[in-house]
Amino acid sequence: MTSNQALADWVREVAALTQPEKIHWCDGSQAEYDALIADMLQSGTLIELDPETRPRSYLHRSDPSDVARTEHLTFVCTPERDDAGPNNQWLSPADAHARMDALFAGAMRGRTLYVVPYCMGPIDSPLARCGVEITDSPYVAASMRIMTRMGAPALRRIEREGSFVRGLHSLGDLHPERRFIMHFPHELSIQSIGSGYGGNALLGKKCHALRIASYQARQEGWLAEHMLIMGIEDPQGRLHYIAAAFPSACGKTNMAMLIPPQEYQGWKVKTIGDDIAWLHVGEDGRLWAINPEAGFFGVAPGTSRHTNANAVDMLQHDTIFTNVALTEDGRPWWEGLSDETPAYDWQGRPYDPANGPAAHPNSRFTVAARQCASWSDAAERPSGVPITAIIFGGRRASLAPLVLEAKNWQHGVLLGASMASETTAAATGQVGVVRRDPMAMQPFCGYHFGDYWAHWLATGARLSQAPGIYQVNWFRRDAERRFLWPGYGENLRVLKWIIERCQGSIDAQETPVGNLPLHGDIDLTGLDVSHEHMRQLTHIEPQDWLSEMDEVASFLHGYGPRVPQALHEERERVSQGLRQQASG
Ligand code: GTP
Ligand code: SPV
Ligand code: MN
Repeated sequence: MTSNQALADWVREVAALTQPEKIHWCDGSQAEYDALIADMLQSGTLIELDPETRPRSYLHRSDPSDVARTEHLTFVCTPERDDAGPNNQWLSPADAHARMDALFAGAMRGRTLYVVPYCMGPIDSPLARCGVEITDSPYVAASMRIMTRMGAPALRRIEREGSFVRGLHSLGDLHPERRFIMHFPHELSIQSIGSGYGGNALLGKKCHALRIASYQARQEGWLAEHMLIMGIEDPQGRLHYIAAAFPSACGKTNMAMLIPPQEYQGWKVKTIGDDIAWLHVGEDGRLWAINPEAGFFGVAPGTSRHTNANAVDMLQHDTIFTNVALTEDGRPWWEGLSDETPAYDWQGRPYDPANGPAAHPNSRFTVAARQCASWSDAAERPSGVPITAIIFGGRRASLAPLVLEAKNWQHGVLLGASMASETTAAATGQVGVVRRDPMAMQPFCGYHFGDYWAHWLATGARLSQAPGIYQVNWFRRDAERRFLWPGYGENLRVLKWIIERCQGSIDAQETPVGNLPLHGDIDLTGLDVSHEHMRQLTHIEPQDWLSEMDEVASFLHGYGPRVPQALHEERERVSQGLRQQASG
């Protein structure tokens, strides 16, 4: 099936261990996709949606215990424990392999083993990387065709290049006690069993393009980040590319395909990516980004014509929905979409509000990126796009202002490293508790955070035209828990300020924690945001920030001697400035 001997041998070994009934090598063709869908309709893995209004679209209901990433079952298995860092769970490679071999033994009996070659990034880009996922889930094989460049061209590239990331996946018995997601970055391999959920099972995504890739990127001098990439064209026709890291379910997809508000005629937004960016230092000293993915695996709840019309439009056909609710006439439904009442909830029960939300809070859509009206040709460019600004954002009801500018790259790395955000339904566990999520990479960095921050600092030193670094927060709330800022399309007003700062065309107010917009520089024309709310959104309270910086200090110290001294010094400078301000 392939001229790559290592790949052929690996498939044979895996088949001997897992005992599948059949082996299918995926070519990525439409006919193959159609056959996968037909099989899943027959087995009940997929339900067909109303073909009149939602052509070629399907609903998948997962096992109710398997609806989100499971960070407590995710491990980075480096030979040295300390290389994985306190940010990861660790097992020795030998222990992890022994445990996984036992779980994979016979796991594919009676099932088809799919060999899924894929390419992360434009197929002819030198920055792209390939992998092969072996899976016994047709849902995973079909989703990989939407989310990556999957099939024959990827296999040809693997045969040309030789090396590829090996991902082994089985649904196993879906029991949470026999669910593990193991990474062996030094072997360029991943093993995942017991879950069919996106981030646990579509191994090209978080496992390869973030955990394994971040480890490779550090060795090779680039960055693999949990970031959207977007282009913003101003009325003068100038194009500005922005990369933004927000934690899971904190607004990347929405920002990547933002629709400018009415007052912003002449502004255009182009989508390059909504979840992952691979960033390289160019020969010109700028930072260049590619999106390794080819599709969106996006959060359904909250998506509506009012908040994200581009998404609603792209979801009208050729989409796989997971764990959404259904209307009586077979259309997908979720909280926030409309004021209709659905007929069935995400588990297929007649809808009863007493059972909780109709759609699972982490219900998702899987759709090809080219279906999005704002999708940009630049996403296919082998060289990527040059980045003007990097944005870090979180979901914080208090403290963090609407927008803040880093004083320089090193201060920007501190802003990223000290990010905190309320947890969301994208991972199992409690929702709404503030936790540190440096660079939105807490669940995804495949090595020690101390080394990672050092790598960020070293990367900045290689950039002669480094992007500006910013922090945003769309999620500040008032005493009644209402959002202070309207968000969504209106966020362009903040992005405009960021672009103007990068161009050097406006001033800002300097504070110890960073630079804030001057009064009136965030345009509020046509918006219903009171003067008092705007003051709260752009105000730094020195006492509160002093406590925050104390927490940041102990957080950084928790990572031990690998944390770069420069980061501690930068934090101390901020604290000192705040102390002066508080006493003056
Ligand atoms: P992952 O796919 O998990 O990495 O998430 P993401 O960062 O792409 O998040 P997404 O854009 O899907 O948004 C998650 C949730 O936040 C959705 O329910 C959105 O409706 C909501 N959201 C996004 N942007 C905003 C905003 O500007 N303001 C408010 N209030 N909510 C937002
Ligand atoms: C996230 O949780 O950040 C996601 C969804 O983008 S998953 O691919 O499942 O990780
Ligand atoms: Mn994500």
